Amino acid sequence: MKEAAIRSQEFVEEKQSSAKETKQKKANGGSNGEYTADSIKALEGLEAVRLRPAMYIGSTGEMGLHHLVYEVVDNSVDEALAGHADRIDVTIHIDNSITVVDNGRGIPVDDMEYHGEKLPAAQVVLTVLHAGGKFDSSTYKVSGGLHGVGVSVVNGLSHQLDLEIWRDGFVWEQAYTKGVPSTTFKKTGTTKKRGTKVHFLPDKDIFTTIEYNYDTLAQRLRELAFLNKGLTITLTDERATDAKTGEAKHAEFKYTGGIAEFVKHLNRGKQALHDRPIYMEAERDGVEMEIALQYNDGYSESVFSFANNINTVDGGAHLSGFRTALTRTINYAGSKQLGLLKESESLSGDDVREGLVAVVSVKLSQPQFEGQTKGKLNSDIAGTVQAFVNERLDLSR
Ligand code: 0RA
Repeated sequence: MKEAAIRSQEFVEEKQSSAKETKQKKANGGSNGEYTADSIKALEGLEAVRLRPAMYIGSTGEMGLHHLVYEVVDNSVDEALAGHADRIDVTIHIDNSITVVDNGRGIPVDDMEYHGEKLPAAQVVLTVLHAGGKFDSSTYKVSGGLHGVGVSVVNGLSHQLDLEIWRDGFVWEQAYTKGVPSTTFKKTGTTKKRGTKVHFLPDKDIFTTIEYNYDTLAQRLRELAFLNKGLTITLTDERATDAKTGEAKHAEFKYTGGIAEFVKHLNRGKQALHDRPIYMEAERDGVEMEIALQYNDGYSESVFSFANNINTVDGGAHLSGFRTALTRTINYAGSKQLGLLKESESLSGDDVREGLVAVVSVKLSQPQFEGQTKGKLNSDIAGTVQAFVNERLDLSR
């Protein structure tokens, strides 16, 4: 109730201030001289975002605030998934602004047609809602997933955003205020680096708080590093000092073992029944599948499933396929192979999941999500996952 009241209050204030801004810009002729049809279209798109931020990032509270970081990082992870980046560095600054740097290809800088006008592609990516679609490639994209609203949404909800691109030997820069360019997109130097830097300060007129929580960011960034083995993700918090080093608080997440290390992490402090997690990985029918599991001596189940790095809290096809295969394999082994179960005896799904810690991660193009919170994978891949797990767990092989 309180949240809703706060939000509707913000909604009204935002609506008023947006109208005021638009009038001012019209009077000024904009920050960059002329307002073209295209810049107006772009502005209208991002005004919709500022008017109803929750529609794009879920909330204007802590969740939404942290989502801004995930949105930018997801774009960097996409570069990693496409094989062009292996490092992402995230920094929380004193003023709660955030910097995300990756060593990917860099956002494209060439001029492109946008509604009959030529604009640098990067400016379109940063100022046009859903511009990402214009650059669609065939690979799995995190940013095509759950929220996947694009970096322009982050721009629209930021008081200030500074973009720097290192591409083809040159440095390119542009700055924005509330999603509106405050400088032209320009070449500012030469470089041997490759990649993208996004520095943004969340707009305090949008969010109920702009104070970032280190542990919240660390948890998701660690998870992303588990889910994308070999990818290095760092988190630096300039607001806090490490007592030992006297430097800013810092963590590096890199897991060559991928989700096998995730499962070990989830089992920390528990008594595992076998030393190493069971790990399997394959690509079949265009679906990349990765599964790790390890039993402990407890009775509870912790199975986490992901599709394109998105935590599918309500499971779905990938989880169903895994569960079916696990139950069948254990029952087959118990009766036919090991003779531990009588003809009439069988273990239920619940039985075989006692003490189970597992991570099921699939990557596929155009994942279908369903349900109220889009937390369930609805793509037709249960059979593919089931056949894969049956085969890899088969004790007779
Ligand atoms: C549009 C197209 C391409 C890459 C990107 C955007 C991109 C966005 C971000 C945001 C943070 N880091 C990023 N890295 C890349 C495709 C690139 C191409 O085809 O050259």
